[in-house]
Amino acid sequence: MPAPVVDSAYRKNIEKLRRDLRAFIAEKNCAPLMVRLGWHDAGTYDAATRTGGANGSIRSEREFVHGANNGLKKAIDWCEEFKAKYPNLTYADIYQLGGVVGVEVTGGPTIEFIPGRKDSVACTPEGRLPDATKGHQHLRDIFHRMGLSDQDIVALSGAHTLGRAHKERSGFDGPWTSEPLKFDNSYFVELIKGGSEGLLMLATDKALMEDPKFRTYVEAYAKDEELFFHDYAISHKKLSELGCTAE
Ligand code: HEM
Ligand code: ASC
Repeated sequence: MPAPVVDSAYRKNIEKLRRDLRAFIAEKNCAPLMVRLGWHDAGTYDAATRTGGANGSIRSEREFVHGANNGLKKAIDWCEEFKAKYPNLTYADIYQLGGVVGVEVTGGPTIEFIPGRKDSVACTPEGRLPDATKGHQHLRDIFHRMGLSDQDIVALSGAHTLGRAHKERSGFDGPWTSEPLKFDNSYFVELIKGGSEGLLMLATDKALMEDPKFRTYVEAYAKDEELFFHDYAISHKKLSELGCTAE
């Protein structure tokens, strides 16, 4: 599909959608699911073959049925309403703006959003998103494949300050922090504490404590929320643009 023409009408609808998303997310308390949707659309990127990325392809059934995407159909369906209201906007932009607004309205940093993502229905092979039962080498394999760095891995993992795992979706259960609708640095504070009663820690979360390089970032973000917000905004922008830079 061709790149959308980002003219003043396009930008105007982006700003309208931004306001609609703020209201919708506040009303539904669905910031975590919207953030996860943007991440799972983008996180299929493979820098070597320039396939996958933030291209709206998660809306196609072949892709949303991948095990890693369990539970996201609900958010994909919500976004159909926005697509119907603003048909000139691409799905890819709608999903990424949903993630950006989800972080913002829960108290997180402002993430720069540049519209103009192309849509695709090309489905990537299953297995490009991380497996929560694995360790630091797997995290590096997956995120470096996207072209993201060790620092991006740790900063972006901080998105688990939001939301929870659901038994019927991933098999895991529970939130990572005691206030799962608040975006703050508590995910890192919990990692340093070594966990609390009732809170979840996946193998991939623990891996951030076990690997010395990852751990340096965890310690810094647990101590300094402003630093986390600053770095998170940069990493999330990169994530939201995977596969979307001009050729
Ligand atoms: C939820 C794994 C990275 C955002 C989840 C769940 C798993 C998971 C298993 C639970 C899904 C469910 O049962 O509902 C992982 C692994 C990662 C990773 C292994 C590797 C580092 C990320 C990143 C982001 C993110 C990079 C965003 C930038 C979220 C959010 C939720 C979530 C917001 C909560 C969804 C909800 O409450 O419905 N993740 N994730 N995750 N993930 Fe991740
Ligand atoms: C989420 C999530 C859901 C919805 C629901 C509100 O973040 O995981 O299932 O929002 O809580 O409709």
